[in-house]
Amino acid sequence: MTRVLITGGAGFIGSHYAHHALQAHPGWQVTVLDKLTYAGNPANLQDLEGNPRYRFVRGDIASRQDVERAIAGGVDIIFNFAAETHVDRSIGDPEGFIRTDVYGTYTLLEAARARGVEAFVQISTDEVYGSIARGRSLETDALMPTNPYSASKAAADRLAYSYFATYNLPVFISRASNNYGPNQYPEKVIPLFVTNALEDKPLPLYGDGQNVRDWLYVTDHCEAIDVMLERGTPGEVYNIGGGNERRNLEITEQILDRLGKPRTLLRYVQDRPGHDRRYALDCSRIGTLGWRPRVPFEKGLEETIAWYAANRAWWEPIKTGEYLEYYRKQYRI
Ligand code: NAD
Ligand code: TDX
Repeated sequence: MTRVLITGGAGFIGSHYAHHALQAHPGWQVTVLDKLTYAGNPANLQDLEGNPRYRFVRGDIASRQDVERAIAGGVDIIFNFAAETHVDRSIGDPEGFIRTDVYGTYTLLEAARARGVEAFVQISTDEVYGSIARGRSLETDALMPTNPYSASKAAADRLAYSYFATYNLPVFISRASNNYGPNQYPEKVIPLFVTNALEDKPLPLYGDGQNVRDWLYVTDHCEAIDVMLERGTPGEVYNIGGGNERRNLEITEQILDRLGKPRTLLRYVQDRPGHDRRYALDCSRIGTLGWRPRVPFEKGLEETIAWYAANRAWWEPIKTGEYLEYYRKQYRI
């Protein structure tokens, strides 16, 4: 049995990866370590309860004791998905991002070094490159993060690399583009706009709506992580993009049209400070390992919209309490 630790496994991508890991790797014993912040949701993992190859530990990656508790029985591979992940929240209150994304990654790297793991997978992001007006970011390009979230992720990305260069820890670093799909917390643009449209509430589009993101379906991301780990080279970075560059305005209109809602629900609001104009990745490195995204954007969006329409019981309880306070403060509506 290979003993695998998945941090942040109660969140959006981590929970998809936990399911994928148990299904695709019958020889893996999976422990999820998650603090269950506002973004962590036990419902994302509920169906795994009772699986003898799965266990859940509630704890903080920035706490040595919590990490030790999670890996007390030994660990072979660590996947670090745990992070504070929302750019707007990082602008309002950066401290938690430094603590979890930077210090938490350091704590895990130290545990990995002490144990001598087979692999440490750091889930980084395309945001570390900053905005790119033309062309596509290469893994060798300079990092120019522009907000506290992306800066903390860049710090973690390079800290992980330093453990490879200095201590020979087998580190793999992925930089994925914007993920979307079921179970994404409704603060990120696609689930926010889909659920607002379902509730006939305005869709708050930042600035002129012309910012571009490259959309990656979450299951394609999970498959790419495996390809990187199985066929990649330790110490390398791998860009993982969906090849679906879209302007935010186009996505907003598609969501409204697909749900049969009026375009009048579109509301232009004040722009995000330091809003990166465009992200785009050159993915030829992971392409040479044989990975390609499989889900076309229009199909993935259709499935995502259908999931939110069918799973109100998942998101309606989230859009209450603290969420509403955050929402009013963020959007002043
Ligand atoms: P998410 O916000 O949905 O989930 C994050 C999870 O981490 C939650 O379950 C939360 O409870 C947990 N967590 C937060 N702080 C923790 C701590 N201190 N200790 C333990 N657990 C903690 O995030 P996501 O969108 O699933 O992103 C997962 C990872 O992928 C992050 O590292 C993020 O930077 C990266 N990433 C995300 C995207 C995207 O588009 N969502 C794109 C590229 C990379
Ligand atoms: O209300 C909104 N209105 C709006 O116009 C929100 C929340 C977003 N937007 C715009 C900003 C971005 O151009 O939509 C685009 C996507 O925004 P987010 O969903 O907040 O994602 P982004 O800032 O691009 O970051 C995401 O991708 C990279 C994830 O949140 C990160 O965790 C990941 O690393």
